[in-house]
Amino acid sequence: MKTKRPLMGAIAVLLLAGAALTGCGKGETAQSNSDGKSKGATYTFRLADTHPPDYPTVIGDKKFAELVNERTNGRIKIEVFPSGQLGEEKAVLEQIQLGAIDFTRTNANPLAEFNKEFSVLGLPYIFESDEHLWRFLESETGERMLNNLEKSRMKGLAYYSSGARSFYSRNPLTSIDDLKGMKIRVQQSKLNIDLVSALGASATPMPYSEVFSGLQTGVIDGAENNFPSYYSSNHYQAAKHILLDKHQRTPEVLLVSKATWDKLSPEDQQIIKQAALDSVKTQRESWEKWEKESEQKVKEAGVTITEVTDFKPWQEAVKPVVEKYGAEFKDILQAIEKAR
Ligand code: GTR
Repeated sequence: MKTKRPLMGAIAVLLLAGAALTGCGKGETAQSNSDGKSKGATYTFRLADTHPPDYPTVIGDKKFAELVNERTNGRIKIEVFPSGQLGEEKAVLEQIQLGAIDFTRTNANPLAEFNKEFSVLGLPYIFESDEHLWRFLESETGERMLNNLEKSRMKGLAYYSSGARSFYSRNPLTSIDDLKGMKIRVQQSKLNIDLVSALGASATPMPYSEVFSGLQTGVIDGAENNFPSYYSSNHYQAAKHILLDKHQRTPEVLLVSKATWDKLSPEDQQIIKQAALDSVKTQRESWEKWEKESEQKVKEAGVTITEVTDFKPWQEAVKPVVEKYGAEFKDILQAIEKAR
């Protein structure tokens, strides 16, 4: 892609510089069955997702739950709670750490508040395309990051697609200059606060579920997200101008509480890990379809869509953010470069 040059400089500088069946709790029974497929305890787990039931991530979650159920002969049930029923992302992650919620699908931006390495995935303009992102996610480093979540009392199982995030607003928004002084909602993530501040806007972190009313009442002028979220959350109805600056390609992560993981037998861990990986195909297919359809639907609803033709001013403006957050993680940046 032609537009990546200025940022590559920043990256180069950074690189150079430097079945336990005991202790059963809620939802579990220490029960063996001997009907062949897989033996061990019976569990009912909960999986939290902020999106509505037909959204691609929830389609992935459900596929995952279905595969686990099938492969354990119904012994392990994972109940999927969509639409933020178990709370907003940050609160869910806190509960995951405590073992009060077993599984969640979260975006890597809020996850970075619990495990700093993940902020690399949200660095602006670090991935030139979804193909580049996926080559990295499927690399050894991508897998290592999932496993390193153990330090944060979680265990990463798989990545899901989330496309590119762009800004949208209640007021006309056709260039980087229009963002100056706007009040923009961001995910609860320090990186995103810095990113939006670097672009001259005022960053307002808030849970996803509050953004629609925030836009309606004018508490915020705008927000940023991918097309499927912009559409499914109805944000497009209140913020009718979208500027396709594609500042981030932050992926989604399917993960399990370490407390839950540690009480599973190695056989059950293996089944769960494999089912998560096998659900990725379904999620990505649903994603492709949704990305196109949601763009089409917001167009039909009369949204003004402006393409960005020159990404240089954007990449220049956010360079300090890349330097600040990337400095600690040169090995990961190197792997990202390798995947380019
Ligand atoms: C979406 C993401 C959600 C949530 C949301 C947000 O793209 O899939 O998990 O993080 O963005 O902006 O809060």
